[in-house]
Amino acid sequence: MNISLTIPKTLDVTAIRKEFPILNREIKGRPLIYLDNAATTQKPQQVIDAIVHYYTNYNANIHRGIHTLAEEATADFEQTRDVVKTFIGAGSREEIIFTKGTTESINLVAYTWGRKNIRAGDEIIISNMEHHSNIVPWQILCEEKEAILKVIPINDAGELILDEYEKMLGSKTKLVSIVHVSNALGTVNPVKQMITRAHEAGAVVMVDGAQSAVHLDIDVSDMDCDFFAFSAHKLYGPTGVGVLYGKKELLESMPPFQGGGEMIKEVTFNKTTFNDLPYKFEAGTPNIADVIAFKTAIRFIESIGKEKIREHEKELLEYAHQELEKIPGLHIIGKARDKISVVSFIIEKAHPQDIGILLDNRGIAVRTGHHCAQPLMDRFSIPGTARASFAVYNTKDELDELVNGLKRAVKILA
Ligand code: 7TS
Repeated sequence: MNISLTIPKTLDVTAIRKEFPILNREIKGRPLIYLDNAATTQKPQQVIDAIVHYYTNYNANIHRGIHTLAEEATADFEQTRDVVKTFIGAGSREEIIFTKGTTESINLVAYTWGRKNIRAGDEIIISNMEHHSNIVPWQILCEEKEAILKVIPINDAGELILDEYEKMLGSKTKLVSIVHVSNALGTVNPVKQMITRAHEAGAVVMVDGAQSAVHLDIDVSDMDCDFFAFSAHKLYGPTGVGVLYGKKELLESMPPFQGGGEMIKEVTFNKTTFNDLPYKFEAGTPNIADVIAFKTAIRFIESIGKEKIREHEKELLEYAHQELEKIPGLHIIGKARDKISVVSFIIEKAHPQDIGILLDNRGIAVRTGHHCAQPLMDRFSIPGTARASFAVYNTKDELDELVNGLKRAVKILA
């Protein structure tokens, strides 16, 4: 009998780490341990090279020139749109709008779709775990339109209370804008199920994918969201590039966001006709170099495979929970059953900022504060947390250093 064994290839973290030049840095005489990946990930050499290659060889403004450089730059820029389309399972390339980040993508929807469709008395639903980027644009819109902002509460584990969400949905609900994965808790929300329920109530759904796009398999068609926003810099890509996915018929019905070059077909002083999708929403010269390099970041992720990255990060998350909980006085904030690689915690009698400073003295980068989620901190009656968030290049040894650093911090601060 022939038995063929498929041995699962584990992640070669040592090889992966070699692709990130910044990981050779020393901070205060110690090797950098970068655990602030939910804020932004580090960049592999190939992404850095793609930016240098563009500026060195074919820097030109796109879409407007007939010269060779302009044609090369345009083709490379537009190729990223195709790569993004496939990466998130969009139906067509016209549905991919380049912005400067998640924040701009959400604002684009608030200022265009929102202003056109929201009226006095309409209701917009968000949740208690939103990043300020998915709160403030809707507050501004609600104030302007005399609409009502409703907030889905969360339980002590940091999970949405879905029964409350069900009760909120009704004929007045025009929009549900919900975070896919919480940046401060790591909670993964059941967005597909929530979208189905919102659609049954006749509402449009926007998903803030800033934290999910790098960890989860995203298929916007299967999810059936109407809008999906994310930022390249949280996916090993450059800063200053974001994506707004929108269903074509919705994007077509929306007025433009900004006026200027690129987003027009014809301009006279009497009338301007707007360009087709996606250019209608891309006024002015875009961030050409970084959009070009973004596809290199996506290819980097795909070359390893999201599933393998997830397995690795899950192992780190479980190890971090197990070891951090042994530290006296430390409490983890956010213990959702479905969670990605973010650990937020507080230490009794210690201010998160002091924890951050002591860790930085040991070369360990974590984020401290409210993580742009002040209403969430209020929910837990805390001013902020310290947050360690993991990426493909982190190791258990680094987590051991984190634990050592925290044990020391407890001795000094608590
Ligand atoms: N939404 C979520 C869930 C986020 O985590 C962030 C950034 C944003 C929106 C905004 O993304 P941007 O690229 O437009 O800035 N989150 C964080 C963080 O957790 N620490 O620094 C930035």
